Amino acid sequence: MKTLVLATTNKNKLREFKEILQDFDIDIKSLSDFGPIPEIIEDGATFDDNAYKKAHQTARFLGIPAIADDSGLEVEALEGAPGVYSARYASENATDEENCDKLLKNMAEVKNRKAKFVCVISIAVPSGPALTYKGECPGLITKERCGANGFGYDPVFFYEEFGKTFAEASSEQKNNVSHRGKALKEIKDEANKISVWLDQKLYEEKPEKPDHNEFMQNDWSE
Ligand code: ITT
Repeated sequence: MKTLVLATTNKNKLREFKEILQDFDIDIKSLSDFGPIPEIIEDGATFDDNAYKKAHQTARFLGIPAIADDSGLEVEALEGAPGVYSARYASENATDEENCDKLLKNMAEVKNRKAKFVCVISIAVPSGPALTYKGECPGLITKERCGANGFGYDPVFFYEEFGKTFAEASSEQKNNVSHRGKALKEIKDEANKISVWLDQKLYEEKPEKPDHNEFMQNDWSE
């Protein structure tokens, strides 16, 4: 069985990955199974850029294939904001509540409440090649926070088919329709192809030991 390390510091993402990939025949390890890795600066302009950066730099540092998710909320009336800044919309170390409250404030007078969650997942090997998977989920921004499940913007994301927010839905309901659920379903459907691709890429690349000094100097340049 192949092993992939999931490059995320977000415990809720880790939980959703584990729930959705329960019967996946690739072994997903978390970062806590390894020692600490240097912080990865998410300065990409797109979800694709950041997902690849997280997966590739983790794979390079640990010397094994990695999988990473970059995701966020795009609000139509705010021209796609908070987008790639979703995790730090209210401030650099903002809490989920602070981000939701800033969004509700910015949307207070806005009629068009349409939004979508976007998730890009990258699977990368240490030498650089990667596979990319995407999922989107449309919804509406509420007027106030509702519900206590989930994380991030779930309390302000109204999913019309459920008639409630993601934070009022069960994790099973959310995972069935969510951006992350859709991207991970594609990955599950392609498990055999991914396994063959990983064999091929790992065979092609020279097995060299990762140079940790390079990372200690904070040189993450590609
Ligand atoms: P990692 O980079 O370590 O994976 P992170 O939380 O910083 O963790 P992102 O940079 O991808 O992850 O930011 C994602 C943010 O988008 C997240 O913090 C939430 O605010 C929001 N978000 C993403 N998926 C979500 C979901 O399923 N439900 C609610 N909010 C979500």
